[in-house]
Amino acid sequence: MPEKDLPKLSINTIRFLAIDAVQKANSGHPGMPMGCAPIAYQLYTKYMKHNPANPDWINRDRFILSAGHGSMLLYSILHLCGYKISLDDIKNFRQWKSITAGHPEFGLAPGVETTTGPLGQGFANAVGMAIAQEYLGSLFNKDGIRILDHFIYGICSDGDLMEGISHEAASLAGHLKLGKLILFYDDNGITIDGKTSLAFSENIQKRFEAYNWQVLDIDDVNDLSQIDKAVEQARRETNKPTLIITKTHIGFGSPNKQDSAASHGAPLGEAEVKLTKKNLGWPEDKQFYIPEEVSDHFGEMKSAFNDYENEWNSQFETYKKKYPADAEKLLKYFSGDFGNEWAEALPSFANYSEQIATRSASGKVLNSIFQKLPTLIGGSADLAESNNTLINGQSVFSSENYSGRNIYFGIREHAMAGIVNGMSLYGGVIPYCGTFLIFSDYMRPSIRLASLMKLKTIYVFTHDSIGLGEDGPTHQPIEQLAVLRAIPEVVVIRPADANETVEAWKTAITHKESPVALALTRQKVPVLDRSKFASAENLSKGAYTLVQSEKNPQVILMASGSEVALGVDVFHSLQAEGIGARVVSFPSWELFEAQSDEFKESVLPKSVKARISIEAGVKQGWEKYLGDYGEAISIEKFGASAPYEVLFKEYGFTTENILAAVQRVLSKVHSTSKF
Ligand SMILES: Cc1ncc(C[n+]2csc(CCOP(=O)(O)OP(=O)(O)O)c2C)c(N)n1
Repeated sequence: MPEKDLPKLSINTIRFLAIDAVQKANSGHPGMPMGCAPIAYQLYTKYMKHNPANPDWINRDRFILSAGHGSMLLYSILHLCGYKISLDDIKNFRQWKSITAGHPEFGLAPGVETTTGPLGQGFANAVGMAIAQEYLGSLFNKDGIRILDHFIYGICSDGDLMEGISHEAASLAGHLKLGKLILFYDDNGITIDGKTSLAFSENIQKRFEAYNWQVLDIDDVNDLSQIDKAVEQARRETNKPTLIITKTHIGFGSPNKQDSAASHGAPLGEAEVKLTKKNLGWPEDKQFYIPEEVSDHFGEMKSAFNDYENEWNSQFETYKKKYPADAEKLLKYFSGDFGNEWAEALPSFANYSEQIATRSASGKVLNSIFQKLPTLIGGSADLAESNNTLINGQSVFSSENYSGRNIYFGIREHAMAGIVNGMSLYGGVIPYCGTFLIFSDYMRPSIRLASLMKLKTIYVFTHDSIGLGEDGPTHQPIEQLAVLRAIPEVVVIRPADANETVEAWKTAITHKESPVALALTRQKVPVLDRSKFASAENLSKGAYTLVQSEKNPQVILMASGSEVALGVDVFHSLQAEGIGARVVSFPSWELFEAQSDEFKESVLPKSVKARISIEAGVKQGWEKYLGDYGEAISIEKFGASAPYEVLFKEYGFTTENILAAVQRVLSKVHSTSKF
């Protein structure tokens, strides 16, 4: 085989690995990899500085496959480059316990930078990575040594560009002039339902130009010189992200399925596979065939891949000598070690006659610790003042100042959540973002992915109940706590007062391997008197006995957030009536569930069957703590527009109403226990 054909041979190898894997799995998406194989080949072999022997090298170029359904494209090129994805892994595509999952999953196969599949998410992740790079670059790059200096490449599809999240993310990326971002748009004119013209007709070039992107085009993806020209031009543009609109053919090479939705999401079929092999000059009866020349070709790249990192390593040695403190910090940040000086800076709230909204307490915490925690960076979706996410005296992250730590995400909640995922994936930072709890609905797909990827992201959700008052039912979260709690592994924390809010942040910062969502009040709540009540430090256990009568408790009042103080009022009334009671502050189900059975029993003894939950939201899920006899003080309908004091009264969050519920529950328990 003459050397000049090696690229073509390699590209066809990528195509047929994808075709064979999908055929063997009897499921998957062959069309996209068949169309985009030249992009992957050219990027991974010619442009990207990466090292398959060390997929975590911090200055590697990133590649994001936003069109995650084309996962076999990624697995094929990663395998050929020498990442630890074996041919057997490829043969096990989509099988139980295989690292080659249906869609690329971060943490499963090496070289997969993010989990993609839900369209548009990868696009936002790439923007987040570019933001993280610029921020960390502003801290660590020096004149003459740019220690973080790489590109973020990716491929997005029609579906990615139709989804709203990409509009939001692209708009912010252009605004922030993220010049390191280079995305190919797989313009194949086909989606699942057929031609894109059924539903998609805007001018993508004009759209992205309007976002302040450089837009380039390639009219034949198989002409590698066009890819070269576009990538080189993209890399030269340092002031704008680049979109390369690339004409491709879905199912390229398949005589009967090219350019048709039939090649999108189903195996080509044995007969068509053979026809395609014949058409592209491939041995018809070989499966998972990698020509020796191709293996050798990629084998020869190994030393170049190593050299990329070695060059950086020697540059880093120089950096270390010149800037030892920075070098140490850089490595620490990327290893997730951010010291514990910040913990000493945490405030505490000792004025127990004060009333403080937990959102305000949260703002105070953020402002107290940020100096000692330079990895903490984030902002809000246009509610910075309301969410108390602003760091006073800190500059704004902008195209003129990438060292700013206040990020203005604009009113783009979905992209904001996808972007913080990208920042977290990039490493070296702890990203946080904020909005009203009600709008967590706009972020849910990205929060879910953050959890699936075990990312460290922090959500500051304020205005966490009908307690926000006059804005009314459109803004009053009712089911949102339940929605967030339903996402596996997301830790939801609804602190009762200012001191629990301090503890909630402590948990958020130290918690590893899953996102933390803080639910905070708009309205003021009492600072609970910790000289009388248990310490707020107990928050880390998820639920704890805040106060209890001397008499053995006949009833347990479980409450979260702003309703804890109400629970305490009820407790006092019960005391006056001689009824033994316990108040359990219950800020986090997930933290509580992680405790030992003994601890759980000590907080919620099985013998105490009379239980009341008090939370201004749906009761869904409280049943497991209420048991057979308990009653929930909850909200099972939408809120309303009125001052919050009126709303709490009208919705039954009053001492009288709860006392009546206690009586009902107690008599139920007593009448049953007689038998
Ligand atoms: C948010 C979301 N909605 C729907 C889907 C299901 N889905 C997978 S691929 C796809 C569209 C495919 O069209 P395109 O993005 O152009 O990819 P191509 O067919 O070119 O590979 C859809 C709707 C998804 N993965 N994510």
